[in-house]
Amino acid sequence: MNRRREWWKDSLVYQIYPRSFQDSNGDGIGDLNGIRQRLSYLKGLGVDVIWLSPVYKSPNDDNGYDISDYQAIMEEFGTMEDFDALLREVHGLGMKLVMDLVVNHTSDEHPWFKESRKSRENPYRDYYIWKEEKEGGMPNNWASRFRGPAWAWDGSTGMYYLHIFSKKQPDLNWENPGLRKKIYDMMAWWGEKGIDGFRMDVISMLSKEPSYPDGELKDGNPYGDGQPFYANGPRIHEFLKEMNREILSRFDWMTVGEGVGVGTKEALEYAGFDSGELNMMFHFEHVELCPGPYGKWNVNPVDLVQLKEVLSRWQLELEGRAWNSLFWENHDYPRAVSRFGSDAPQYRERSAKMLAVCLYLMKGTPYVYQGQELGMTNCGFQKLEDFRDIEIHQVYEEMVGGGKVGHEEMMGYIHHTGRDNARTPMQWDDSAHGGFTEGTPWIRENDNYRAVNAREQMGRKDSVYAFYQRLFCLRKDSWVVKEGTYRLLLPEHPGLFVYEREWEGEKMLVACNFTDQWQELTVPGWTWQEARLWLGNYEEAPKGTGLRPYEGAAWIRV
Ligand code: TEU
Ligand code: CA
Repeated sequence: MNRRREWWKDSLVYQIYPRSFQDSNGDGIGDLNGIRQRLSYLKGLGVDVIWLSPVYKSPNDDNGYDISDYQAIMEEFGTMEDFDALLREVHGLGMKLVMDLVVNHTSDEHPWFKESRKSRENPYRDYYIWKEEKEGGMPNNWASRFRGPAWAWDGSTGMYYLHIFSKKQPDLNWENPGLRKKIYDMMAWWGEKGIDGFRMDVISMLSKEPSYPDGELKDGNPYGDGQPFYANGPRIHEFLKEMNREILSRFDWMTVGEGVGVGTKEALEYAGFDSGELNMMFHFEHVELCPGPYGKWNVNPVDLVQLKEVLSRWQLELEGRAWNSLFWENHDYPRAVSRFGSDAPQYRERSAKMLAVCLYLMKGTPYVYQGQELGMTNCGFQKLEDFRDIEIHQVYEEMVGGGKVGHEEMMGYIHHTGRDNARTPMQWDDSAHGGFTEGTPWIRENDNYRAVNAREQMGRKDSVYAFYQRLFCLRKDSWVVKEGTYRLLLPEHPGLFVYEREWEGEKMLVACNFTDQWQELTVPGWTWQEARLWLGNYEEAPKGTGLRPYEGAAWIRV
């Protein structure tokens, strides 16, 4: 039975980090009405779906990923009426809106937690994870993902509560069916408002190993790695199948889970075509390659052979069984052109386009993060106080404050992988603060906004923006891209990423040069005379014998 093709398979999804997208009232903070001003820009890019990072009421300890009211809008972002207008206008332009569901934890300012911490007998007590002290200390040695311990002592009731993220983000207790029901009711409330689905924050973390065992000490962290015990836990698929039965199956939604600790095997359980759970998962194997002795805090270059192995494995192991999500960037990772390409002025645009050719001609739903379509780069702030991310400040405190590394070394790590690289204001034009705000931005803009901005690029046919428009326009009508099989070629080549797609006799060759040197390219079975250039990132067509610096191109042949 040829079931109707799901709309989210062919959709270009654009992630907005509202705090940094567009300010409309001069307070230096992006807001909903600012997004409304930019909807035609998104429509012009070819966006089908907007994924909106959290806009719910929040004290902003983790920029909205700490929610104090799931059914109210953060005051700095506007009102529920502004949200309703945004949703109406998004739909009016034929686009869809997907919200960010953050239900592994709430803010400690959520009424549920305020109640829960009042007494051990409070009806909301077991909405959260409370444990007695153990041998005079914390219940186990788990580290917070922002460094430091994952347990906080609450003197009023003499117990610890779990917070895998910040101390102001207590983990919810998903073992509690009453809590789960409250979450599903909240999701239904948003469904009735007409949203089109959810990106689900750390959804793989909802079920914890009941024995809460200690984790391995690693990455130079004085606390243990609890991830094997809080990711992909024993009841996670039971919970998500229940969520699907109770709520997801009632709406024509797109659902994509943030898969901390998720590999291809787990992804097939979460998002297999017949899993009865979610539509897609985000994995992080490609953006967390080449860790150092301090985990993600390093300055290691990417090993292309490893990158090719990871992305190819996801293509091959999900083929015919689940649907890939294709992303280079989001609000938690450094800018792709700085990490995987080259942000040197002479190569920035070229390599940004090459990265788009490399990833988005694979099979799966393409995700673009705000500013990626302009080739925005890492921010390189020289002063620690210019950073805003709680994770950056907590890791700096532990590593430098704790005497593990010096200031310069840590600043190098922060420049390389800090989350604020992706959170500087969207660069709209060359006016003050890149046109993001007429006030003082909550975080400094990237100094290169005068050269790298949307207005300059929208008027130029060889800009990154124009290239993204063209790529996604071509992609929409290409079944060899949308449904074709995938085969990696030249797996051991250290500088070229070359793969072949095939669909009903049509073949596409995708070849990308990740270096600033000419690379000979000979591919068995492909002769250039028979092939037609489908897309390329140089003005002149590629010479058939090799690729120029950061060249990305695709040919087809029937
Ligand atoms: O991120 C989950 C997450 O694990 C990554 O943020 C990563 O662990 C972190 O960067 C530490 O290295 C999600 C959201 O995307 C992130 O913005 C939130 O901070 C986090 O969950 C808590 O909600
Ligand atoms: Ca504002």
